[in-house]
Amino acid sequence: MALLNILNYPDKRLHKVAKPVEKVNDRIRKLVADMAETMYAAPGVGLAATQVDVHERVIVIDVSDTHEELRAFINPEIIWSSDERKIHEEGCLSVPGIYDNVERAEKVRVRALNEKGETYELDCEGLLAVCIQHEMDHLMGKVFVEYLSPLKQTRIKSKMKKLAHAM
Ligand code: GNR
Ligand code: NI
Repeated sequence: MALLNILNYPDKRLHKVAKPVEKVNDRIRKLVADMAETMYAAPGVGLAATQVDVHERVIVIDVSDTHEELRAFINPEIIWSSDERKIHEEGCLSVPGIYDNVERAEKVRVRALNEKGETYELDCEGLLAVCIQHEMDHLMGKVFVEYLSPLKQTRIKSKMKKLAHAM
């Protein structure tokens, strides 16, 4: 296993659109394992391959307190979203120290492949529903701050650039 480097906003590679995985093979299983290790070390509850500069449709999520509910979502699709929306405070490992409210569907049903290449479906609500929508945005090249006002986005960019220079 290996820890992967997480890209920081505003890095233009965070805006690349991920391609579908053609075959779930050992390379993808190693990516899933390395992404899980990186997510737990951060620590975070989810990670999209885009954030580690791999532009393929792979996500890992574990919203449990005990690290017992690791799930891989390969080629995920949202096949149903509730009309009910909910506002939740979000953060992102690619935008450290920034937390703000985002409105999303309260519940979603996701279809994806697991590490064995088997199709499964999962009904998501609560933090899991927030997280899967946040991660699927990453695969489309979208970071949660893009839902915020232009003024906030400008401030966040300037704060992140200052932080990067201080390193
Ligand atoms: O660790 C994370 N926590 C979180 C909290 C609220 C909403 C979304 C998230 S995802 C984030 C990890 C991350 O940046 N994934 O892309
Ligand atoms: Ni994120």
